[in-house]
Amino acid sequence: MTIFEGTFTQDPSALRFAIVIGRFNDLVTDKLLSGCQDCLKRHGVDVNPQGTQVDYVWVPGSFEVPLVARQLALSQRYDAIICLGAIIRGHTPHFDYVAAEAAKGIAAAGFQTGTPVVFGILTTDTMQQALERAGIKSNLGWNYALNALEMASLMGQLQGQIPANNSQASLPASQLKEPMISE
Ligand code: INI
Repeated sequence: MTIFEGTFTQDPSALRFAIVIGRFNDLVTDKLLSGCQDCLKRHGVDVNPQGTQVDYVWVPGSFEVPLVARQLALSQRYDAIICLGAIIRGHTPHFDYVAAEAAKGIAAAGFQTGTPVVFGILTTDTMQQALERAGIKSNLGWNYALNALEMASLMGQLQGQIPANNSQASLPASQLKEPMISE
């Protein structure tokens, strides 16, 4: 049997990403993007927009993100797509409509195309909560980029492009350190 698990150590120069960013609440989404770029850069990815590894697409708001993410994923040019947005609850039901469509649409973009599409849309009650997650306390943009790196690696393994990250994979089951339970 084989255990598949994404790594962060594969050749970063071989990877291609697209980042889709909602301009709505750009005080927050700008910071998520910075966190995302910082993580990719520190994993060896060239994040320069003039380079060949990362494309950036700005859209009006989170509602438009799935359409563009799906279009990019359909091109099969990317190992993963990262969607960034910030949906902040107001005094009307608008939040719920935008958040539901963004979540459903981003999931559908991944399912329909086979390309990992990372859900990096913050949904918070207040601007303060959003900013805390975009750099004041931690920056979830960093985590979204990590998710993209991991999923790019995992999908590469599942498609047979890169070897499975499994030092025990070739051992007979009886010699595995932790016997696998199959039921
Ligand atoms: N878009 C967001 O990304 N965040 C929000 O908080 C938000 N609110 O609250 O309205 C928002 N609305 C715009 C929406 O995403 C679309 O751009 C707009 O409805 C046009 O289709």
